[in-house]
Amino acid sequence: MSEKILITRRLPDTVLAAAEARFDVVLRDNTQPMTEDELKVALAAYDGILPTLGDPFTAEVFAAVPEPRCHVLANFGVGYNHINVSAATAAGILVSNTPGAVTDATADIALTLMLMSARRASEGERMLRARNWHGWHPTQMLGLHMSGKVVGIVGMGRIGKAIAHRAHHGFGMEVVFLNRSPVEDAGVPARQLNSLSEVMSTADIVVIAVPGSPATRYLINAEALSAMRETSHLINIARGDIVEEAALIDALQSGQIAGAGLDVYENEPEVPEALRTLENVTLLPHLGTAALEVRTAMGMMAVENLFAFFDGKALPNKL
Ligand code: 8YV
Repeated sequence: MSEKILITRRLPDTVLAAAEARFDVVLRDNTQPMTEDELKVALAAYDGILPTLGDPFTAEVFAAVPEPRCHVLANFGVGYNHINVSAATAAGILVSNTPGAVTDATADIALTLMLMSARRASEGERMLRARNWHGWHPTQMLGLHMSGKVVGIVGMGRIGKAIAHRAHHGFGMEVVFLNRSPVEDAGVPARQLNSLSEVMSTADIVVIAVPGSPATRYLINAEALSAMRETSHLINIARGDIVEEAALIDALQSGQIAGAGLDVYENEPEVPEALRTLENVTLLPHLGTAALEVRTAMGMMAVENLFAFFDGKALPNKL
C-alpha cells in the first residue's frame, strides 16, 4: 500500500503527477497556511507532509502528537522559519528544504525591487494610471541612478551572492556585505563589513537576504534604519519580520530613507494601511519564486526528498 502524503497547497500539475505516481496524495487546495490544530491532526494521520509557506509547525504542535505517524516534512521553499526544526528532530521527524531551486528567481526579484524603488517606477505608474501625468519635464520624478552606486547585502548566502553578481555585472555597483561568518569568495569583488550599522550607512541600497529566524527577527529596527542616509533605499526579499514594519513606516514617512521595496511582510497577507498609502514604497505580493519552472523545480526537489525518505535513503536536502 502506498504511503499517505499531505500536500498543504496546490503545486504545479507536473509536481502533483510525480507525487501521485508513487504516493496516496491528499491535496489541500487552499491559499491559507494550515492552522496548528490542523497540523496536529495531520501529524497523526499522514506518513509524510509537504508543507508550504507559513504552515506553523511549532514546538507545541510536535509536543501535542507524541507518537506521530508522520516522520518526514519535505518543505516547499528554502525558508523554513515556520518549522521548529529542533522540535521536529526531537520528535523523530526529518525536515528538508529546497535550496538552489529558488536562488536566481529570488535574486531577480531583489533587482526588480531595487530598480523600482530607486527609479520610483511604481509611484510613476500610479501617477499615470490616476491621470495625474500632465507632461514630461527635465526635473520630474528624479530617482537614484543605480549604476556605480553601493549595494549593501545583509546575508551573503546563495541568494546574497546571486544579487551581488547581478548588481556588479549588470550595474557596475560596488558590493559591501554583512555575514555572520567570513566569506572567502563572494563571486564578485566585495567588501565584508564588521557591523550592521556600517552596511546601513555605507550602502545606497541595502538588501536583506538573511534567513528568517528568531535570531534575525527585527534585525532591521529603528536604530538600524537611523544609520541609513536620506537618499538610501531598503529592499527586503527574505522574511517580513526581519524588518520592524512600524519602524520602517516611520522612516519612510519622516524621510529618514528615500524608499523601500518589499516582497515580504510581518503578517502576510496583511499589509498595513500606512504602507499601502505611502508613495515611496514598492509592494509586491511575495513573488520571489513565482515562475512556473521555478515552482516546478522546488516541488520536484521536495518530492525527491520524500522519495529518498521512503526508499530508506538519506534526504538530499536534510536540514
Ligand atoms: C516560496 C520563499 O514561494 O523559498 C522560500 O523560502 O520564500 C518563497 O519564494 C515559499 O516559501 C513557498 O513555500
